[in-house]
Parts: sequence; C-alpha cells; structure tokens
Amino acid sequence: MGGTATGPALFALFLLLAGQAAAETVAHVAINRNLFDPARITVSPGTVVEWLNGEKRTSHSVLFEKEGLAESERMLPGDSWQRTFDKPGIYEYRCGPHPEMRGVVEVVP
Ligand SMILES: [Cu+2]
Repeated sequence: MGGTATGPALFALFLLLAGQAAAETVAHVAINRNLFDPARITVSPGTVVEWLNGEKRTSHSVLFEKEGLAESERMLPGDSWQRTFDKPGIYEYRCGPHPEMRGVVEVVP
C-alpha cells in the first residue's frame, strides 16, 4: 500500500503548480476616442497589460519610444496587443500614428 499514495500526491502537487502558473494577472487598457483609458496604470511585476482598440474606425498602436522598442502591430478596431512587465519602473508610451496619444505603465513591487 505504501507506494500507492505517491501518485495522488504528485498529481495534487501538479495541480497546485498549474494553478499558480495560470494565476497570471492581466490589466486592461482600452483605446477610445484617441485616448488610452486609463492613461496611467499601476501594476505589479509580472503583470500582462493588454491594450484593446475599442474604436469603430481608427487604428492605433503602442510604442515604447524611450526604450527603443519596435512599435506594436497596428491594432485595427477590435484588435488587442499585450506586453508583460517583469521589472519595476515607469514605462511611458505613445501611439505610433498619433504622437499626442500618451500613456504610462507604472510597475511597482
Ligand atoms: Cu492612435
């Protein structure tokens, strides 16, 4: 009987670890009327930020210009784009085609 408990115990451990991996936090930023909403968002390290273009016609992007990163793909209405933020810091961004559209992601431990 001694060996039979190992399987269930390992399975329980697997479920625990799988549950932790699935507990990824996603924060949402909407894009409407040529604005990021909210324009400033504060998240914990490891958070996935998802931008969703809620416009009817206008396409937008997310560009972290100061970091020298490539512009996101253009988001057509209904499209979304994600970035995971692992390190604490202040990440300013703007929209590629609309430089006046600005936002900030603040990552705080
Ligand atoms: Cu835009």
